Amino acid sequence: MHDSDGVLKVQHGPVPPDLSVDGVVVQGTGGVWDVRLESGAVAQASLRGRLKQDERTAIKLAVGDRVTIQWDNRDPGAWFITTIHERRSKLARRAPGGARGERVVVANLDQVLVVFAAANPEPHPRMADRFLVIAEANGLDARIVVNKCDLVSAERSRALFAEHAAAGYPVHYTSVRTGEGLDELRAEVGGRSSALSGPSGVGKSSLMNTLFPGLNLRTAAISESVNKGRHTTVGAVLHPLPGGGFLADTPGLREVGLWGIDPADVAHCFPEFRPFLGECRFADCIHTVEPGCAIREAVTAGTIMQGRFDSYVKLREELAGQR
Ligand SMILES: Nc1nc2c(ncn2[C@@H]2O[C@H](COP(=O)(O)OP(=O)(O)O)[C@@H](O)[C@H]2O)c(=O)[nH]1
Ligand SMILES: [Mg+2]
Ligand SMILES: [Zn+2]
Repeated sequence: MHDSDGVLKVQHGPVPPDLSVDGVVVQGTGGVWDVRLESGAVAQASLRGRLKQDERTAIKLAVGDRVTIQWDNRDPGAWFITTIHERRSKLARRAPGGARGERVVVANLDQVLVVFAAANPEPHPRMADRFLVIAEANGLDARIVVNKCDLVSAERSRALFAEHAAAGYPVHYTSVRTGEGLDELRAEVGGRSSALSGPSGVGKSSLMNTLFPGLNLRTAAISESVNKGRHTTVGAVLHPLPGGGFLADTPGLREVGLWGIDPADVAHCFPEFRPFLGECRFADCIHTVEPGCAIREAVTAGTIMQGRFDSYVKLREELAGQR
């Protein structure tokens, strides 16, 4: 029933007419979705009419969704997605106009990995804040990976994201070259579903290929020659990990964007602000110029880091300007 790629070749074998199996959507474009079954086989399935109608209103299928598919024996036979199971989480791109324009990029994620390089390209801690706010707004855990630590001193690499470590985010220091930090990172990624994000060239693909040999993500060296003149992948692709879990590759959080986040919610997306929220003199304090602001007092006291506070002000203003 399976060819060498693990694709389910049901046409060539007898399939019970009511065969129904569960799987995970790993890829999809133009109405046909790749559904990975527990066996590792992949079936190509499309949505049943009823679900298609739902799609226009509330439910939108996304990679990461757990589904039930059913084989329809009518000649020539095809797989149909009959049930979309409840999601435990989602990474969604909200559009202007609210929930109706929402597009789920990946469903059922456990965490977001925000990857930067210690050097080449230079890291941007303030860009990390933007990604972290998106993760928080989606209710997802996040961890930071500082790769290419072989290129700078240990002091330098630790200083780069010290503000994020102080804010409570796990920060991993890794090098594909030396192997530093890889076992610890593998332990946090294996068996879970993670979205990989960060600028290009920081070593995301190299890291994942090294952590999970056989994953075969394209690295810079290969994709430059292979990808020339081709369309880049549309939508996220889920890569199953040995031992369970998935890695979602592209589009990054940049594409998800900040759209639709209420400016009043931004402060809650900075976890280290939360103990102070509600402590300001004015209930509607936006923590910029108001007297008696507990957040700014915490910045002065060094409990909240200045750079993180600067990001808060900038991102809140950006969102307020979009309204
Ligand atoms: N020095 C050093 N170079 C690395 C490391 N990881 C990846 N690279 C190199 O960085 C470049 C970009 O890597 P790639 O995995 O394609 O980055 P991606 O765009 O984030 O997926 C490649 O030339 C890699 O060989 C590392 O830990 N140290
Ligand atoms: Mg890559
Ligand atoms: Zn305040």
